[in-house]
Amino acid sequence: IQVKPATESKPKAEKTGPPKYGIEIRKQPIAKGNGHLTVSDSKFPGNTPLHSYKIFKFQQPVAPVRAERYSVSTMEGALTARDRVGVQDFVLLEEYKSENAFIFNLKKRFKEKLIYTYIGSVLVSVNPYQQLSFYTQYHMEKYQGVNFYEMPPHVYAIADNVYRSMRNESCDQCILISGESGAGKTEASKYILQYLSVCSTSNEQVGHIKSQLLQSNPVLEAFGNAKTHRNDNSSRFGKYMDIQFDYKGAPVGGHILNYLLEKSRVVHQASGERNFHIFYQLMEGSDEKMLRKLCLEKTPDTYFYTNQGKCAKVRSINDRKDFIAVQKALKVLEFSEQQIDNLFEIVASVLHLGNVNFSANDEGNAVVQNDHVVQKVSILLGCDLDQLLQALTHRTIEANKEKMQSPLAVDQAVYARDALAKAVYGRMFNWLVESLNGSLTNKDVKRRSLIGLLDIYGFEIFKSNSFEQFCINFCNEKLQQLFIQLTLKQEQEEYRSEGIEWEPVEYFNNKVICDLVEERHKGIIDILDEECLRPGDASDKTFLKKLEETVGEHKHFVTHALGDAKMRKTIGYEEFRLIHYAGEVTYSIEGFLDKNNDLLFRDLKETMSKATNEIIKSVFPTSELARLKRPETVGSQFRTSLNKLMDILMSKEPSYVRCIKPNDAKMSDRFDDNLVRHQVKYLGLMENLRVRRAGFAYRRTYDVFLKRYKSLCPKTWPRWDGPAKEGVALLCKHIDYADGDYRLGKTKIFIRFPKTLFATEDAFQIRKHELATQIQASFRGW
Ligand code: AOV
Ligand code: MG
Repeated sequence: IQVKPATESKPKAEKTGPPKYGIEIRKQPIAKGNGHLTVSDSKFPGNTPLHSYKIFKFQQPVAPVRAERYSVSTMEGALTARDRVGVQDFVLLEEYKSENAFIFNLKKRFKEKLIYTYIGSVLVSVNPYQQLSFYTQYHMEKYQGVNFYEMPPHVYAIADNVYRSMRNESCDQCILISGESGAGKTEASKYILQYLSVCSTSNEQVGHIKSQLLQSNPVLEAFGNAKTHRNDNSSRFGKYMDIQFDYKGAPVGGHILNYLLEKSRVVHQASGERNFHIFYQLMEGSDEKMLRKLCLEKTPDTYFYTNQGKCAKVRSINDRKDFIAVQKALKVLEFSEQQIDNLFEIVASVLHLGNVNFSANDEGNAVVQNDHVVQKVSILLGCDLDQLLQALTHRTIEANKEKMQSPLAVDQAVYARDALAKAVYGRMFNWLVESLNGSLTNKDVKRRSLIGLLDIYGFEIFKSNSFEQFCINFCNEKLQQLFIQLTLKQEQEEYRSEGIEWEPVEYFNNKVICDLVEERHKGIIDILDEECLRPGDASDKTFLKKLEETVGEHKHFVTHALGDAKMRKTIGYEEFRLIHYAGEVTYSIEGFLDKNNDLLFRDLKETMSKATNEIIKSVFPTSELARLKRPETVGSQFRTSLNKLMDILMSKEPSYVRCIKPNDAKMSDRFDDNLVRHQVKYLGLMENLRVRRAGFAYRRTYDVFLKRYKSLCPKTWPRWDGPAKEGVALLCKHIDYADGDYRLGKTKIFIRFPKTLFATEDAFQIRKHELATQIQASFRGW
């Protein structure tokens, strides 16, 4: 940081009788006149002076006061400038129980582009919707190995802290990123991954793994993200990534677990939404030769699976550029030419499949109208054309040990076609993740510990919500549950280990909603499964009826039949509403049974299993055809995988990033108080803060506290050689802390009120100035 000293003339303010002690700093437009101090960050290219401050009271030119310390981007700066930029840790809020104060603090900081704020060790992040300047290499270096609280809050600080803990304590870590759709989870996870890659040690082999880890992102995003109403790059699958490190702290491998891809998007998109990015990328980014090979047109309007949303072009997305990145990434990840070809052949074949039309023949049975389109599919996947045509319009049924071909009606054929498209795409996605894992697997180094990174789809409410939103929102309930369990536990443990008394805090526990969804035999998932397995007249409607009978009494469940008069108006006959921790969501029951069953007719599976496209062949194994057992339903599978995930996360030391969306318009300068208030409520941030503040606002290890404030006590200044705890005890006595205002734990000092800390900080600033003046005076004498 470069400091330009003010001119030699006296600051004007002095004439008006400034206070004798204390420093008053006011932000000014960038300085031109006297008495100003400009602070600029010379290492960050293109950065003009950050701010200019007018400093009152100084007799001397300001340079000797180590003016760089006043940059708002340091801890001290933030403490000094707290009126303007708010507090950088919510525990320092005077009115910590007031939601208004909380939101006001977030807003103040958001306006200053300070999007990060702590609640103790939890990072709250507000999506800035603009590229900010503090994600450079320079900033990454600045955060390496520094004390967590000595630098302004940053996602790099979280990443660094996690990395150091992993190294120093050899303890597996995980970072849980949560928040609603569009709040900034995926971006945060990318910054963390990048940071971990930069901060860790390197050699050639490690460098390769690092780039593979980083390159897995563009690939997975292309195939698993899409534009929704909430987010132009919305994750439509859940992702948990393990990064494995060796004993030197170098990344040596990784592993990805993926959760429930929203496959229905392959065949249907709401107006204003898109299919997965890769479809558009392939059309936009392929050259003529490739388009010809894939029999593709360049125009997404041509294809039913990409034209429903009517928004193929999105301003914030550059499909062509992204496609180049994907192709490059696939190479880095060691996919062979053949595999890459196969992959794009599948994507193209899905597009063609969507354009297969059916009409009814005289008997009312479906016949394919455009055989030449099916032919393209058969060529791309390498399967038999006649067999595919037959499988799209017929079903083999077995009666009395005899096989019969039963023709499908047109709507059944459309259903079969869509089911095939979803299965092909979904299985290809799983294959992709598995292949990535193949590349990321650490082959010969013994790993020592790992850092897990969880980035899932956020809580979402659309105009129309279906089974997919039900699963996504359930997943968010589970994560919230984990957050509650772990933060409370962590906090209690810290108090216990430090020997400080614990004061219980009231909070909303969402376990009751998790149970409503997942409890065995009584929860919604099992009721749905029951209907899916019940032969006869089972339908979405009978499922709703069963729900009413079984969970009708539950206070987080409402339907038209069960609501009060006012509610009835807002819930349809074929809907149910869940009162989630994050808000009320009304789900349309249409398609619940089908989506949960996720069946694909055997004939289509068989056709696929004979394909020559290697990927298709491997994801439709013939062994599946021999299996008689019904596959597990989607809901049950999801429940099982989420519970496994919870176990994984529970076994690690967690850190949290809580993301907040400032407005619904994706705008950089809008902070919608009500929208933020809602998120602050449901993320349980106030409770989190109350827990953290239960008793004590501030805690620091003795070393850190003493290092900063030792100049306030003659016994600890300029040096203290004894144990840090004793030094702090002396210091506290000397600066007159009242007995009730602080506690000395085993390794840390706990301060009850922010005002105590602020008073200490202010005293420190004065002291610092005095010391600087003394030094200057001695120089003059010299
Ligand atoms: P999400 O992951 O939380 O939503 P993203 O991380 O995809 O949300 O963020 C949405 C968009 O907000 C990004 O595409 C960026 O344009 C912008 N954004 C987010 N964080 C930042 C940041 N730190 N700096 C600049 N821009 C940012 V979802 O996957 O829909 O739940 O399911
Ligand atoms: Mg995301």
